[in-house]
Amino acid sequence: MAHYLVTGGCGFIGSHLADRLLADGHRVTILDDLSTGRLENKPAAARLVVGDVADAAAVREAADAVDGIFHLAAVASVQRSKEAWSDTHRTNMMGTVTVFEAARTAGAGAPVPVVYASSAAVYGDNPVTPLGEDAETRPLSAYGADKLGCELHGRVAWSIHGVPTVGFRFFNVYGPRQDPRSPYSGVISIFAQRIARGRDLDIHGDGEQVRDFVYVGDVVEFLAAAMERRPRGAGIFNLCTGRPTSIAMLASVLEELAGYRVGRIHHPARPGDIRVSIGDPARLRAAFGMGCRTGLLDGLAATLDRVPA
Ligand code: NAD
Ligand code: UD2
Repeated sequence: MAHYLVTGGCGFIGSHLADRLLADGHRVTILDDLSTGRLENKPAAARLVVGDVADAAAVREAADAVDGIFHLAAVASVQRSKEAWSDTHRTNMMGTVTVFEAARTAGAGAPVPVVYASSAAVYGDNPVTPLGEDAETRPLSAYGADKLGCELHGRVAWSIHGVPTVGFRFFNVYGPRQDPRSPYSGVISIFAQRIARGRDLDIHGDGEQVRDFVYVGDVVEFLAAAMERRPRGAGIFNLCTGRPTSIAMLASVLEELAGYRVGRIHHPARPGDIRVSIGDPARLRAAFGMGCRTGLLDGLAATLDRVPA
């Protein structure tokens, strides 16, 4: 059994990953500054180091003698990257370089692999559908630019320092524990909470914009599988289903699952909102021999079931 560091392990995706690694019998250390993560997300059996992912000493200590690093810590908000450009850059880009640097010597002086979160935000407003990994990257935000920078440093980590890296461009991830509290939270977390409370849904634009929604359980499968393969090189994969779902459809399916309807409040489209964001999962399927397994109905039902009161 292995010992892994999960940065951001008290957050939405990182805590599901930590649960899964522990269930597989591994040891888990979490590094998290608890800025958006929550203590109640931490699995009891995981060791927690409260610290900043851009603090080299904290990362070195947390990564000491691990067999691999899952790097999920980030300020995962495009809006925040507009308001606090250099602060979010420090976490999102410097934090990643700090993790790659610690990985050079984390395994008793030898390099260990890093599996890390990139984002579909690297594609920005590229209108190609579906988006394959070779499509032009043209990020529209500091968040997307930093995620692209992480990928470039991921190549350097391997080619100059011998640290194997695997970056996943997550599309729209959803599932239990996703925080619905900000207006910029994932639409599914907001809709699920509103419907559970019998409240109306805000629809920005005509509701016909589409996204590629990926269930968090599937994300965790690929993260774990990438590490289990003892990666070499510097890989980049879309983590997506290839299936489009409109926001209007999403609202109807959630109502169907809940067994009642709520109202709609219509708003103008958000400035810069992307109309279509669908990934091509061909490279992912070819490399891992599997695609995302959770259908939208099952994923939404699991999410609705676990909306906190
Ligand atoms: P989240 O906010 O729930 O988790 C991020 C975690 O990182 C939190 O626990 C937070 O406390 C921690 N963190 C933030 N800054 C830190 C710092 N300076 N030092 C240490 N810890 C810090 O978000 P999430 O949705 O679970 O996102 C996980 C990863 O996936 C992020 O890298 C995010 O950019 C990426 N991602 C998420 C989505 C999505 O749809 N949720 C889409 C694309 C990419
Ligand atoms: C996602 C990411 C964002 C960035 C971007 C890159 C999340 C939460 N956001 O933004 O960080 O990576 O992709 O392209 O993962 N909507 C409503 N009503 C609501 C909330 C949202 O109509 O109450 C609409 C919203 O206008 C958008 C769609 O739903 O058209 C999806 O919104 P989102 O914020 O969940 O995600 P997205 O794709 O805009």
